[in-house]
Amino acid sequence: MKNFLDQCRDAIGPAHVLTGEKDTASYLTDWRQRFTGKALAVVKPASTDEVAAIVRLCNQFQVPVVPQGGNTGLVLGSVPDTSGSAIVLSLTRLNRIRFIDPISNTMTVDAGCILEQLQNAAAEAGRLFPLSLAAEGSCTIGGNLSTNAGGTAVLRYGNTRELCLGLEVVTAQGEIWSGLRGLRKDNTGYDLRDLFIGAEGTLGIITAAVLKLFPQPKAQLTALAAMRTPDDALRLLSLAQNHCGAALTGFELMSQLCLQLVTKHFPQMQLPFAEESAQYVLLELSDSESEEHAMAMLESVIGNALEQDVIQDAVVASSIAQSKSLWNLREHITLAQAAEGKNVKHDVSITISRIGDFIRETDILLQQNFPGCRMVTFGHLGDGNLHYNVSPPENASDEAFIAQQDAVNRVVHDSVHRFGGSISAEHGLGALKRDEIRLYKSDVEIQLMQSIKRTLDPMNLMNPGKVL
Ligand code: FAD
Ligand code: 2HG
Ligand code: ZN
Repeated sequence: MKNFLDQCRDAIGPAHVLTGEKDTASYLTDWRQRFTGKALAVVKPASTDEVAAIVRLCNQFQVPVVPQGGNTGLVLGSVPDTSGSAIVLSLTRLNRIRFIDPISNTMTVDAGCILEQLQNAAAEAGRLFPLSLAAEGSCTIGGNLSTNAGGTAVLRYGNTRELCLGLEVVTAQGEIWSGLRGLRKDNTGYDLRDLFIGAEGTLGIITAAVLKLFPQPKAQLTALAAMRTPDDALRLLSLAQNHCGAALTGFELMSQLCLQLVTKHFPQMQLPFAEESAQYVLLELSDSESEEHAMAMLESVIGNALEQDVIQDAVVASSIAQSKSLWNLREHITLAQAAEGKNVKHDVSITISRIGDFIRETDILLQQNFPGCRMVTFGHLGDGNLHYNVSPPENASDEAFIAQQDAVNRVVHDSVHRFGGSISAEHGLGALKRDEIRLYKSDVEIQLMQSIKRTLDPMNLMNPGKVL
């Protein structure tokens, strides 16, 4: 009988089963370059049928499968362990937009489509696909669905789960479940779609999806405001929501250090203010009436905020280029923090009204335990999601600080737990937070998740070692 890899070659063509060191390297290391695994091969099918054929072979030979999209995930979900027993199943050749239905406002797409490709296709059809994140040039919609990605427009449009009306999935046994009906109402039993969304590839492989489209806004305005504290940022959020309602589509908090790192490592980017402030908020308004209407709303928010001493300064972008440069400041924080050195990331969510208290209390605890550590705090304040990242003290060794990662996590995650929050708001658990989550979820919750996993994937072949 032919061996496993030969049968994979027969199923999808030898050129798409990669085994050479050079060919496979980029698939085996995570985006942050913190971990490199090993794989039997990187297998790149081009259709749902080919994915199903490969998964059936994996069943026959009991080979674990690590699904991978753009490999931009931040929790070690998309790379294999070091055993070399698994294949990486890359979905990037499944990259067709199957169908756009402008009347139903839906788009049916292959899982390997790059997010930016989908945003552009929707725009060409006169519609908006609102999912937006800094990795949009390389992450795939299959990865976005599998992590239930958030990003910068959750405040208005929800996270990826809320943007999805149907899925096509290759099950752990290699069968194809076609749930691409795209209905907005369908109460016919357990919601399988929602089970696969956010499962990080541990229950099956998403091969296609029906996504929601929205009307394109008539006007989009971006502003950057400067304030003293996160509590002031929350006051600005209330003002903006009162004045703008659903037109407020983005509300991103960034501390002074975040933007200092961006301008240090990307000197072509500059802050538009003469004086520095402790905190900044990037606001985005999307209006269905007109530019004038949007501007009137924004000016009234800013005017009120200045009058009430909630903010000290603000700029409104007067061109698309200016808006882009404000967004660039925000979207380069991850890259700037990486350029500064290694760091410990936290992707937490807290009840919005308690975020100021959380930051104040946890900052004190961290300084007591790790004197001089630098807080790179930013995130999607409008939906309560903070990237509460910790960099080593200036001039301290990265390695020595990273050796204390577990202790840093304990301080932060215990604090999140005391505040009733979540230790993974939008990035998922992967292998990075798999053990950590057991400290904070009840036995009942873990056991329910384990029984779902055992039922759908009894041989534990789907991304083993991730999530659970
Ligand atoms: P991958 O990294 O390839 O995979 C992620 C997980 O999904 C893995 O567990 C993998 O096994 C699984 N998977 C992938 N494809 C499939 C599939 N078709 N079927 C089943 N399982 C699959 N995330 C946010 O939520 N919000 C942000 O604002 C954000 N900003 C980011 C900014 C930067 C600079 C970077 C590097 C990352 C950012 N991320 C953000 C994290 C990351 O981009 C998202 O998690 C994204 O959704 C991952 O997509 P991907 O295609 O790269 O998936
Ligand atoms: C973002 O919001 C991403 O930019 C990345 O979720 C967060 O770098 C991070 O910690
Ligand atoms: Zn984020």
